[in-house]
Amino acid sequence: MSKHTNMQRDVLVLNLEEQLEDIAQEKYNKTLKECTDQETYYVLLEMTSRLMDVAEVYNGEKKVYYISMEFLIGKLLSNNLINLRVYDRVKAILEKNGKSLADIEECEPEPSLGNGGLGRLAACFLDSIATLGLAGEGIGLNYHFGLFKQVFKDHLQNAEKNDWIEKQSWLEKTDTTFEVSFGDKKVVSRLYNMNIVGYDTGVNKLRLFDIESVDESLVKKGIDFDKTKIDKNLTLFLYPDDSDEAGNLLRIYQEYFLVSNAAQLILREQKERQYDLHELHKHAAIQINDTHPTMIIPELIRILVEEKAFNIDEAINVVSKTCAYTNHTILAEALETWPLEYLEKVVPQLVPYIKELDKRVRAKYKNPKVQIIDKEKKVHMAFIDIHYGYSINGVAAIHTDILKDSELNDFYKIYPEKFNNKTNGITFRRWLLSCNHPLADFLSQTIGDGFKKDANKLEKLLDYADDQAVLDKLESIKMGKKKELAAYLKEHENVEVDPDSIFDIQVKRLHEYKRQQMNALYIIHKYLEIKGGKKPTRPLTFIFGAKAAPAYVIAKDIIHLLLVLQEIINNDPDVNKYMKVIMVENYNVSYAEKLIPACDVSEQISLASKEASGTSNMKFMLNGAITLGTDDGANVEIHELVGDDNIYIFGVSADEVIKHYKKADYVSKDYYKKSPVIKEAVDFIVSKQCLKVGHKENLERLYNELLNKDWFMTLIDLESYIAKKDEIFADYENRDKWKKMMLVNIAKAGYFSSDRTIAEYNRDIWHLN
Ligand code: CBF
Repeated sequence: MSKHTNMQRDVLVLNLEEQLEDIAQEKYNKTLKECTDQETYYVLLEMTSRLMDVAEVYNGEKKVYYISMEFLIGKLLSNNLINLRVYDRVKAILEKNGKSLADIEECEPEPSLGNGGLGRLAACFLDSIATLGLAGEGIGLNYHFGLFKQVFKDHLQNAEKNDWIEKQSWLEKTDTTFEVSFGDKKVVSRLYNMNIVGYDTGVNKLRLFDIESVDESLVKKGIDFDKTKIDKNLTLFLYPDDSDEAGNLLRIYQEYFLVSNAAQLILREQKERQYDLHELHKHAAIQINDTHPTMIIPELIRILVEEKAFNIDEAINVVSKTCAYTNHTILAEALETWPLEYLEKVVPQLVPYIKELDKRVRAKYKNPKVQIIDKEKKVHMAFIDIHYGYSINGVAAIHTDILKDSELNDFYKIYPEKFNNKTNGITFRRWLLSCNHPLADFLSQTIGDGFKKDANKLEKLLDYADDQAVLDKLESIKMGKKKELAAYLKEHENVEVDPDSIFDIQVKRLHEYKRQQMNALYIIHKYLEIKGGKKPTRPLTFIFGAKAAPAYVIAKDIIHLLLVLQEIINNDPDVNKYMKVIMVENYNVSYAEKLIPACDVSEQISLASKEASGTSNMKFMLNGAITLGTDDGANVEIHELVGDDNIYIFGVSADEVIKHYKKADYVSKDYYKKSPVIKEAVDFIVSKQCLKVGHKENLERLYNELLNKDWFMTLIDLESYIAKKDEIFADYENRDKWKKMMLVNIAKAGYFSSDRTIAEYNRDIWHLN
């Protein structure tokens, strides 16, 4: 940090209280004490922004540009205060003025700029890039209504617009505008910046592009709007419905808008710093987050050739040395393929370059499976990344192995040196320091502060594995968080839960491969057991949080089933003393921050091979929950770290699953017919009891799907899931064993800090100073 900014910061920090009073006067002509919570939030926003404005801005010789369709950043106030190291002081000043920081945090709207793990990962990465003092920027879009807001009506998910942008916010409007040309129209973009402050370090930027001509009034009801009015709708929603051609075209418009702006921004910076574009790779690393930003490759090549007098070989060469690609899933939906004809409509200027890239591949490799443009004239975006990027990484060890050995094996044979693994991580600033103050404070008292900068230091906690006082304290912190959550659920979901019950939580996007439906079948099984007179030793609370993509019919049916079960079970006087089900509405980062610290059992039950990594598994572990999971994604690494005694693993292995897919020999009905337990649970979905509460159409469709398709093999694992879940619930009663498991999980979570992940990206891929 320069002397100048250092001093400015010190002055601000020293006079924090005066500053806050001054801002309150300037803005509202009130003392801080007189301000409402909402006004106090805006006062803090201003104060924090001033502190960030005087923090060091990283500007190394080489910068990483992390381009992503999503940045699920969550609320920023607390996190920024923590990273600026003023959280405790601000909290104390507020308390002196009769205010609670927790109440004020509730006034902040959560930015709606992401969907799931991939977007949340991008946010953690920005935090870690800044914390490690690396020059790096995120580049994304500023969606006005973001991902939809989920509202439950009649036991169904309804989607509404998420109107999150306020006049005063963390977004800073800049003077930067670019022109973006599509085949049939031009739009003008506007850049907004958000400061990303590292923990006790400097500031980087998240660059969010918008269009000036956006028209919010286009959205009349729910999330429907005219998909053809590109100049008005381009930045309204993240992942607008793509079940028709107009929706597909809109996604391509959005993706090109993102990369065109990114390319212009990057090249402008190179020019400002007088770098030679032939050495672009020495000054820029471009990380392509999933395939959405893939067009950055042909776009940069096009600009270099058409505007910077490069010949095509030179352009391809330098761009290929600059761009790296991260794969986040083996599901087909993330390996986008666009019909060439769509690209011709939206971005005809790129098509000759994509054809040229394809031609070069064809000249070298005869294998049809590695061609960019296939026989049906579809463009495989990931293949552009692999052929013309310098690094391809998976996001957990098992995922990268699956990419190498099966999904992308044809490419691995060509480019073994490009493939590498970067196991995901999470920022401990948000997922421990900010969301679980009692635990963070207790850890500091017990093992010192070191873990805040070096997460591996958490291992010191292992020294206390037999210290009864430490174990009891961990238990009482958990109980405190469960009580807080119970109060919140009462207020927001109108459900009463017993903090003494076991909190079993599954929160993540709704997808068949994540198998929320398997959890629902367990709940049915337990319900019927209790009805039959077999009571659990301790009450059980099953909590879900998940949004289903609006066009994903079966996912919405699963939500319907969960809401129907919630209604039946919570209102059944024979049962509701022993179990409760809660599907929280509009699950988001803020909700996760309340749920995760209160969890006992972390559900990570994807079909082995399908969850690339998962990151909630890491957040739960860090907060002392015990994983009940399959050997999938990062669960495998958690398993290795904590050992067999501190995790509950069940189900078929990834290898077996892959074999079943190859042979196409999985028949769900066979499992249904063979097992009375499975049959009873599945049949309950269409029982009179469910049909009385729910909708025939949704429940029957789900029932038929499970019996006749079950593409993600719910029934193959159901019996072993039931057995393992009963075992983990029984072990909960052995409190000494449980507390020790909590301790070991917390102590071993250090590996999953995103600081470690980013250090590895930098060491192996970006090579920044
Ligand atoms: O790598 C981050 C996460 O990305 C996903 O959410 C994705 O959107 N593809 C995966 O499903 C997660 O497994 C992964 O942790």
